[in-house]
Amino acid sequence: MKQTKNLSGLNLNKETILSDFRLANLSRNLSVTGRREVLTGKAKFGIFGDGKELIQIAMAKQFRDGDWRSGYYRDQTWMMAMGLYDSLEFFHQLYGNTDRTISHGSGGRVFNNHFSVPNINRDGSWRDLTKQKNSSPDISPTAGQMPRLLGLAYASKLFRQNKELHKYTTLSDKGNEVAFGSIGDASTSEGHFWETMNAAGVLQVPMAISVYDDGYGISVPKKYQTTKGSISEILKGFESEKDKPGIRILKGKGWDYPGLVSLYEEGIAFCRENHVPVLFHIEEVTQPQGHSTSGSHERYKSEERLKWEADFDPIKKMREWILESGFASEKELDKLVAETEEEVKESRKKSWEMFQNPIKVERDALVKIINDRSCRCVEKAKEDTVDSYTEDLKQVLAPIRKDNFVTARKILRNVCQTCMKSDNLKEELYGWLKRNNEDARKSYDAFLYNETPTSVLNVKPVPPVYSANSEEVPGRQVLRENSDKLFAKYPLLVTFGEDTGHIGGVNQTLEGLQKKYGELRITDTGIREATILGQGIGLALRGMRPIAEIQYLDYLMYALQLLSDDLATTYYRTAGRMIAPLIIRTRGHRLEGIWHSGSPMSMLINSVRGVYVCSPRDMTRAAGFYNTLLEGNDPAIVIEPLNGYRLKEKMPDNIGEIRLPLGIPEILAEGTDLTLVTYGSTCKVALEAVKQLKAHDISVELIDVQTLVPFDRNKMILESVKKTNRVLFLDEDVPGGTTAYMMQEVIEKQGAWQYLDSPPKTLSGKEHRPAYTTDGDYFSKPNAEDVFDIIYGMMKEAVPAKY
Ligand SMILES: Cc1ncc(C[n+]2csc(CCOP(=O)(O)OP(=O)(O)O)c2C)c(N)n1
Ligand SMILES: [Mg+2]
Repeated sequence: MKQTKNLSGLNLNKETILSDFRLANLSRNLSVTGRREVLTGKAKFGIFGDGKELIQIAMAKQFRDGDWRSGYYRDQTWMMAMGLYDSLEFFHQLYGNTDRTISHGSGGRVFNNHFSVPNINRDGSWRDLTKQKNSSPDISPTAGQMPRLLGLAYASKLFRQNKELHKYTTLSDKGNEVAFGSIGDASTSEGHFWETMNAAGVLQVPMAISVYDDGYGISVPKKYQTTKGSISEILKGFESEKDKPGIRILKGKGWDYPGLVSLYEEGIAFCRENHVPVLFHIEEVTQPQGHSTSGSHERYKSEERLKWEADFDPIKKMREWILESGFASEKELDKLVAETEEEVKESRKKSWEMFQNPIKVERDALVKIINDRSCRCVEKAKEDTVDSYTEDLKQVLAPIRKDNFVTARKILRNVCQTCMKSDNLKEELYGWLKRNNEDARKSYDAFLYNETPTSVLNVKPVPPVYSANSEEVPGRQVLRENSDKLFAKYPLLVTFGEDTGHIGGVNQTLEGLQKKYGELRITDTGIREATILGQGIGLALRGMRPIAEIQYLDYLMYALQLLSDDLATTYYRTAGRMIAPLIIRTRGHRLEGIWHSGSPMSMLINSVRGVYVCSPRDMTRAAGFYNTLLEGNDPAIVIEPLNGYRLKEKMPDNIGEIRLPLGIPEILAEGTDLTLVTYGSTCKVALEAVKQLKAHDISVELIDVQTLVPFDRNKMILESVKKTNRVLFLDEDVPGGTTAYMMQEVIEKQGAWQYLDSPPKTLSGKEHRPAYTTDGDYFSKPNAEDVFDIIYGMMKEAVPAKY
């Protein structure tokens, strides 16, 4: 391994130093002004990067086009130093401006100082990621950036070591990209941090993580956070030794400008060249304004600490160093500081106007509608109410859209019902609401799922084809053959997970494929679900096609926080600018025992909106979903039915080609008396019950919804209920879980209530988790007899004479 020499001759000249000094001051001034904007009520909340300026300026010097960032809310100076953020955008974020054309971050969806850089174009195509400085989109949960950072770094390893990927020159320059991370000292207490550090050491990836050690996590000091009070000390066991690869640890001080510049120059070059993870422990960092606008640090920091922070303020120390070294005079520096003050003042004013103007235009249009109305024949009381609402709205100095909408909607209620003139007014008000609601929808609701042509919902379906000699094989073989075709077809496809590689998965659905396609493509991982998911997110952001395997659905809980906070919100929180089309493969349903039953589906669907949820009833359907997903760009979970690997299925002649559409149910049995709606493994239970019911002259239409999200896009279930006038929703989740979700979709959203002759019903598992053994299963989850009894009961209630 090559050691890069410690560069004592720094590449710093007067111009660079003064420009860095100016930037540090600009950033600081923004932090100070930003806090004031919140405290005076113009913005809701603010969190800033004061005290961390110099670390980030030093880091940014080593950040090249193609590199990736996964950081947190302190990184404003870093982003500015890379040219990705400026004082105007700083205020746009602070005010929550939703205009997608001006704001670099989240389109007003996330707190300030949460950053992102688009990885796709407006049409959904990938950008040239090697020609821009990349930032994955930040989240607020502490240490939530770590697992994704691992994936961003892991991609470089794959792009470097798998020569077949060298042709993807817009995704990577042969894996020479470093994934830079940042984290606060207190957040290193989180499990995600430790899991990531261990995995990075095992994988040997170019991950450069900086810990900004300002001694506090809000009010809680280091002694309650970190053993021995030092993250670098306790990480010593992770350090590389001769023939024992690990991580490299470097230390610096947050106020030491030349020291930081040389530290990062050396550390990042080493990381980039050798693909060894490096941790930069930056100590003696300050937090001049305390944690955020939600509190003040004078409440919990001692006098001595506050004094130390003032003395070791990085900008103060940098100024001293510049003066001592003779790079500039006091006067020159004062001039630069004054310039930044002016810039901040102007940006604040301009950004505020840009934020306020459209709202005022919207308001003025509303006020004009009211003022110009010819409908004056309303009752006096109502007339007064309308006028007073309008007057109140006009008085609001800094209106927000809510003010306009509340007024419009309240006025509408007070328009009189009778004359022709009021019709005009109503029409105008409805028009105003419709126009502006559509705009608000775009600002706040759009971009939950891929809205570009690359959406998986646009993928053309291909049904399975069978012939007379189609063979019956165990379900696992269907998946294996399908996977073989997929790995041959998509060079960017990789899969990884516990037992996924050498033995080809616990159910051998990838048997022999690691040998065929290599360890870089079909890979074993440690038992670490959160970072398996993070690995997948990072790879997906970088344009690869990962399938992250979580061995059992029950253990997806370990990754649920990230699945919900990170993956499910990626597209939404970047207002459609970034996409992470990660496929999560897992298996569930119908095993036995508290931690092996795989049924908590409502937990999933209710926490991962933004990720499609496919629940195939057999392996042919599962294969069809993988194939569809790989043709589009959406994140999705596929839950393979655990009891289906050994059951026989016919091998489709076109295995590898079949594509199952998402959101299109399938009718498994036609019937006229009742519609039975279910998914996944309970399809088999339902089929058995349908057979039993037929013998008793009850004709059931059985529908497999196939995907829970999206749900029955063409209202196939509604059509069935129109015919049967009765419906039962079945699954093995808890009561009030996914059956309740399906019931809402069908009865409320599709409007099936109008066609019902019997009350709609649900049949789910019990409230407790399923017990062990076949009897435990029989009494915990719905079985064919339960389905029979409930449907028979519904029919008896409806037609007592017959049953
Ligand atoms: C999982 C989680 N728990 C708690 C919080 C609330 N919180 C926000 S920042 C913070 C302190 C973080 O301290 P540190 O990591 O040292 O970063 P610093 O703010 O000091 O830069 C806490 C507890 C959170 N955002 N996420
Ligand atoms: Mg801290």
